[in-house]
Amino acid sequence: MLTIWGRLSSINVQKVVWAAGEAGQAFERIDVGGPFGGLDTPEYRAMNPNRQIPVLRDGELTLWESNSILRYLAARYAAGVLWEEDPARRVLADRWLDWMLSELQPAMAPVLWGVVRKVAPFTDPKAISDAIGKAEALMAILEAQLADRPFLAGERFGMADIAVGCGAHRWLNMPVERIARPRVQQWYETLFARPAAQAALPLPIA
Ligand SMILES: N[C@@H](CCC(=O)N[C@@H](CS)C(=O)NCC(=O)O)C(=O)O
Repeated sequence: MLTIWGRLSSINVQKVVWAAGEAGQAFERIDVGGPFGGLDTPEYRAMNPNRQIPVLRDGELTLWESNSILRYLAARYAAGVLWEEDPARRVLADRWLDWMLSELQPAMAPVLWGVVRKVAPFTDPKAISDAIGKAEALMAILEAQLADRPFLAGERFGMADIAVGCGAHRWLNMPVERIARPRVQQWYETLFARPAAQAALPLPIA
């Protein structure tokens, strides 16, 4: 059985929990991080020197970095389903994992901290509206991508939808005014209907 360390309010933990569910893997999840603490112990630091969540243990393997864990679970337990065997097809999904980590997550984080977690200096109205503007520009890219395909990388649900779907869940459920994006909305609703998504994506956003 897999072990996942990390509180479920973390978007990076959500990716891993969702992927494990889609891959049909049983797991135990241990609440650490945020109000649960537990990241500063020598034992935890030995698992992840970054003292961050998530961490995955699978037998002898201990792994950190959410997207690497997602790729591992897809390749190890869902080859041909979440993990495309053809590199030229796989990279069409893989790039969205990098986009999520390097573009969408940094754009959305200040909105979460300002609007939901209400931590200064993110609560500054100008900072919030600037951050919303940056996130909206990225949502426009998603809306365009979904113009001629049901899922981010094409006809089939895959790991790109898990990674970016966690971002959509956060964005669409934060109490902010958003530009209506019907394709993103419909795609998100399709994703959120999946049992593994519901088990991974708590509401309200915290
Ligand atoms: N690049 C890392 C980032 C991990 C990260 O930033 N984790 C945050 C939660 S999303 C964390 O550990 N925060 C400290 C805490 O929760 O106490 C990954 O994708 O796994």
